[in-house]
Amino acid sequence: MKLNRRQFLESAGIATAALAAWKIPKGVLASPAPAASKVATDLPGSLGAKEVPSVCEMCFWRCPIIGKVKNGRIVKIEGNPKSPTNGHRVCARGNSGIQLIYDPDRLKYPMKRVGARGEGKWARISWKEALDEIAYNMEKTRKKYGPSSLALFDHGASAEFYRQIFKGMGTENYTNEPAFFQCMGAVSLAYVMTYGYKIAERVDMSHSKVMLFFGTHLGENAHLAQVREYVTGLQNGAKLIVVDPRFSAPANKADIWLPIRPGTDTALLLAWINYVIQNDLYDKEFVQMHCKGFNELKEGVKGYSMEWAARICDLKLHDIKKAIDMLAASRPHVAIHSGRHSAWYGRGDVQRHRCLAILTALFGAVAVPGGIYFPTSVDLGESDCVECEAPEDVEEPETSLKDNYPFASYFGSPTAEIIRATRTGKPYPIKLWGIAGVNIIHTISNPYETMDALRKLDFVFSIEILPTESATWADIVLPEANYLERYDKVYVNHDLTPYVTVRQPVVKPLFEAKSPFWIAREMAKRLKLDCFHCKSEEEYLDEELEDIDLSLAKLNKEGGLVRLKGHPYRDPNKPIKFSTDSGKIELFSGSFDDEDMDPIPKFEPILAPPKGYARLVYGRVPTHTFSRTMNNLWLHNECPEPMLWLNKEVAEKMGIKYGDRVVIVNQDGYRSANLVKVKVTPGIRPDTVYLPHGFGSRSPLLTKAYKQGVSDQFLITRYILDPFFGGSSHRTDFVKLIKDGKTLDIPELRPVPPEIPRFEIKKV
Ligand SMILES: Nc1nc2c(c(=O)[nH]1)N[C@H]1C(S)=C(S)[C@@H](COP(=O)(O)OP(=O)(O)OC[C@H]3O[C@@H](n4cnc5c(=O)[nH]c(N)nc54)[C@H](O)[C@@H]3O)O[C@H]1N2
Ligand SMILES: Nc1nc2c(c(=O)[nH]1)N[C@H]1C(S)=C(S)[C@@H](COP(=O)(O)OP(=O)(O)OC[C@H]3O[C@@H](n4cnc5c(=O)[nH]c(N)nc54)[C@H](O)[C@@H]3O)O[C@H]1N2
Ligand code: SF4
Ligand SMILES: [Mo]
Repeated sequence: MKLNRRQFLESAGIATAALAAWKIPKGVLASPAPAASKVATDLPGSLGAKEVPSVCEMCFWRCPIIGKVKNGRIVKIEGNPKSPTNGHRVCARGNSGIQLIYDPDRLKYPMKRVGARGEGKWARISWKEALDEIAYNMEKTRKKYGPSSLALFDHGASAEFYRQIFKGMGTENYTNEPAFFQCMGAVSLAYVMTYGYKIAERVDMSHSKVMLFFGTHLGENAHLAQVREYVTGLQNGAKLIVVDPRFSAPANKADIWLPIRPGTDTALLLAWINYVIQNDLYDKEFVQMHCKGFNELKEGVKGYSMEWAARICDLKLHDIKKAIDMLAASRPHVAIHSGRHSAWYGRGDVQRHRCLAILTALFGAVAVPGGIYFPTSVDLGESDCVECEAPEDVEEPETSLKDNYPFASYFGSPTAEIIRATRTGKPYPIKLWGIAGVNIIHTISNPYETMDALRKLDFVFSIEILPTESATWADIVLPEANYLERYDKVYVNHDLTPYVTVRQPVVKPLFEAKSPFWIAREMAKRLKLDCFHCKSEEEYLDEELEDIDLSLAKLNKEGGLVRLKGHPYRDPNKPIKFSTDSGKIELFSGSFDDEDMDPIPKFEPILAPPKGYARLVYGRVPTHTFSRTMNNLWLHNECPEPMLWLNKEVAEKMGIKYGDRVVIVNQDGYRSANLVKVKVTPGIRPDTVYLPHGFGSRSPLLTKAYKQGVSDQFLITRYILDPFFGGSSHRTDFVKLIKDGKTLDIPELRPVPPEIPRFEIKKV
């Protein structure tokens, strides 16, 4: 059966489908867990604490953990030794979950706004009043403006429950996590279209001979299992190539560091693809057996020479040749990292990741040790307990917010379009927002537009754990039990050794915080939605676990985690059927062609900085997760503020010294609210400055985070939307620095080739 694009995308996304032959059959659990290790109770130092297995949510990597409890309080968090990925380890943030649960600033009771939106003045109310008011406003808004006037910004594990409520109300204006539009959308789409699977980041680094990173700053990006796999790869002697305008943590360990001109990665990748084809460096047998569209690819990339790429990317020809020869010599055992955060430039993000996917296929680095691998499918039981169906009689709006983006249906309604519709009333009015698990002001490009939209709404509610600035804009705030106090869904991890685990309460919720299941069920009741039938979270989880012969009790008997049998590697003698339209790896994308999008990637230049400006880019510090950890005592003490990276030669010419404090101003005149310390370093290109993300909270209710450091987001006012699915760009803004009241131009030390147009500053 040929699926239409929408059905295809949905099936690929929802099922994280695996090759049929590799499916774990219903009812069969693979390997018994390794000898039930005595979960830590008798280890020295545990002091006889009670131990509860659960899952971390200090970031989205969700490492299995053990919470140690004494006298009803968590005294320590460790990794679950049963976990094949992190074992007994957690990262600094995972360890600091204790400071989240006992943060004196945490939200304690439902509250109602009494000051202006954004001011953070609230009065305590009862759960009944809070939920009644939310339900009343949802009903009223739907009746007056139609279901599409309701929108939900949702992210994180608990938001999945609230998404059901909005779906049940008949709106399509929720997202499959807004982070797809700010984070993984482009890479997910590129790999689904090429391979048929959502395999972003499934790269077998620990068994690779050469690793290749574009951006991907592992070590600063502290997703634990990946960092471990990458370090194991290095320990096993793998070589490393890092393409990054900055001397990032992995660049530090690289055999070859390519300090590329930001925004030109696709030029380098296309030239490499052409070079590999022209010099017969690809895996002919694999390409013949598994790929579709080789001839079109060969034809499409033939104009991209290495000399051209060296000039466009501002790299040395010798270095880029050496890098690609190094990769080719070790194929197929090369780990070409897909990347995770891909919302960089808006235009071209999908094609950059398509190039990574294509290069991987040319090297046959697919389902072999060291290459990319596919998720092992696990048939969880179908619990309809929390599924709310969209009403059948709902009138679809004539114009959808997804209309301009042929591949948006996979991700939900683009956040930028929800914001635009709220501000303008076009194509239809949006009058009510729910915000759950996402700090929209810090997460979505141009916070000034987000705040303008917030002002225009009839009603806003927020489900939060902390009084962040996005929460301060809400009319009603609901305190959710945090991850150590609640159940969420069953987690199936599809890594090399897959496993099943579950988040469960390590301690009881403090104050009046309630679990997301409880909150969503109360909403469903009030809105008369036909869902959330099961009596308890335990019942729901048991339904999900039933089909793989598990239950919550059985899982806990196994230490909270059961390993499954993975099938990461292919049998070289057997053809693979991929979940694409053609059943092959699509070097030429039929689905893109159908939508008049380039079926073979092309290079489209990203506007270069205007004279006197540098491009603003950002990344992670290992001890924080976005804005969410900024108020965490231990993590705040570890890293209270970020530093702005500035090239040494540039700094000398500007008269800026290491440690000087400056204000940052962008091309539209927006200034950083605080001064930021400058890190003067040769480890960044002269045309680029770098600021770690997540700092500079403007919520006075966060006593440790308030006004600490500078926020990159408040300097991101120009953005470009991805034409495939509506993702937002975050690296298309330019800045100057202000020192001692004087605005200083950034001298241009690397000339821009004429093929790359510049951003033009329009004087208003
Ligand atoms: N400690 C910590 N770890 C985290 C997170 C966190 O909040 N804290 N968040 C997690 C999440 S959700 C994500 S998505 C990931 C994000 O982490 P990654 O997926 O690794 O993010 P990237 O944007 O790929 O990498 C940032 C790097 O890109 C470089 N860069 C900037 N512009 C360009 C360019 O044009 N070309 C190239 N080649 N490089 C460029 C920057 O200099 C920086 O070193 O981190 C994850 N890990
Ligand atoms: N400028 C810029 N923008 C970015 C990025 C960047 O690096 N720079 N990174 C992008 C990326 S990769 C991503 S993934 C996104 C991340 O975007 P977000 O997920 O919005 O990131 P956070 O700032 O961590 O905000 C999470 C919010 O959820 C709340 N929260 C935490 N735990 C819970 C919980 O259990 N329940 C509820 N209800 N709320 C909870 C936190 O208090 C916080 O307010 O941001 C994207 N936007
Ligand atoms: S990487 Fe750290 S913060 Fe993220 S889930 Fe694992 S332990 Fe928690
Ligand atoms: Mo992300």
